[in-house]
Amino acid sequence: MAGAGKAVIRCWDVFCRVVDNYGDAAVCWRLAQQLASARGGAVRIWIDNLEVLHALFPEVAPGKSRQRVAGVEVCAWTQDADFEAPADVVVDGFGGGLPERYLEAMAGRSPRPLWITLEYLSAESWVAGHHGLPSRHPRLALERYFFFPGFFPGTGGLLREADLEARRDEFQRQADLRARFWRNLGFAPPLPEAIAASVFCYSGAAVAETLDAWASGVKALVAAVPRGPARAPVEAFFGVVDPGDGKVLRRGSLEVRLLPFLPQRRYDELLWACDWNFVRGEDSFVRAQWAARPLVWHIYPQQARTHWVKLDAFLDVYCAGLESEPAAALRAFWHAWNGSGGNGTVHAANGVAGPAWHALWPHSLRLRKHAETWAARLAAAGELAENLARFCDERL
Ligand code: TRH
Repeated sequence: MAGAGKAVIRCWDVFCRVVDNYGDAAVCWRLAQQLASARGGAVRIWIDNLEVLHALFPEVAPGKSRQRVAGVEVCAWTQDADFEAPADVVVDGFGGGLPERYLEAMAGRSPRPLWITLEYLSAESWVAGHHGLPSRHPRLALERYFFFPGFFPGTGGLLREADLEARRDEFQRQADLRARFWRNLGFAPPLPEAIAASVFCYSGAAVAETLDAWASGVKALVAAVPRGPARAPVEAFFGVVDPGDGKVLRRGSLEVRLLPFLPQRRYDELLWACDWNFVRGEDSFVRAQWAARPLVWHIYPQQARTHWVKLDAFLDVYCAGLESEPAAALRAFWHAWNGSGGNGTVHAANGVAGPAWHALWPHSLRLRKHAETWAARLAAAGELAENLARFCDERL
């Protein structure tokens, strides 16, 4: 609770501008739910694309301007939206910006709301020094704070539901829960001796070469591919055209299962059910770390290849404490998957990913133990919504 005499946070407004893909909505929605469940205040999410939120959380109706879902007031952020009075704390998701008239109302409110910009996740070393810094608005009597998620204490931490580890551990312990998950999708559970991998990426990942390595591998590999950019290279590899969700494609040691785009809760279960998770962007990248399984990250490509700095910054912290051989194999495959021939060049199909996978998968057991240790260590950075609420309690 806030100190005696300090303002108590009664309501939050989270603004989410969907730039592209799912991650902006995914993270802002998770934050809104966490604030509502962890702090009990009134939480509104203002989002400019309800369709994307509906894909992640089907209980959200895409056509409603206002609705209450999972303890959160879901509000369509339209040009003529009635924002009413500004909240005690206003979160600008990923610096997407706030409506001008809402900003004016904030400046006219007493006491002033607290204005937070939720930044993108990065493992780069400069993040901790920038976390929590204020910046004055050039014209209005307003100040905003930059809130950086992160992997270590001294940053904002990562979003994590209170029961996440317990649900994950139960699911990973109980074969019948995993079997039920696969059967609900129309598939038998993969055989125990097979490697199960989930594949979610952007176009441009080294999918074809990796499929080829899986098909020629010594171990059976079941690849679960939700609808998305990975589908095109998968269909090209098998010489088929959109066989549809629920279908199975086989070649050599490889079995590919075509999945629909799953609601976030089911996607979490997919991550928990697999031995390897190929993820992308920010939210699936974090969820795969909470899944405590080896992961491969397709980073959101940026101009001037600045994303490579971010990719290597994460590999540096993730591989700390890992023996040199598995660490080198992981780095080499992550680079190949992200389209680098290892010397920073972008490779098309120059046969890097295949050999890199054959060098990596024998370390699966060691990398699983490492992923379990990493997930436990992440919790030490604290939970993002709790850290944010405490940050605001101290400043309101
Ligand atoms: O969709 P993304 O590429 O979003 C990206 C990133 O957030 C990136 O940081 C941002 O700059 C860019 O958008 C604009 O990847 P991300 O972050 O993993 O979000 C995907 C969400 O979709 C995540 O919550 C997992 C979820 N998901 C499902 O719910 N079901 C599925 O079947 C799949 C494959 C994903």
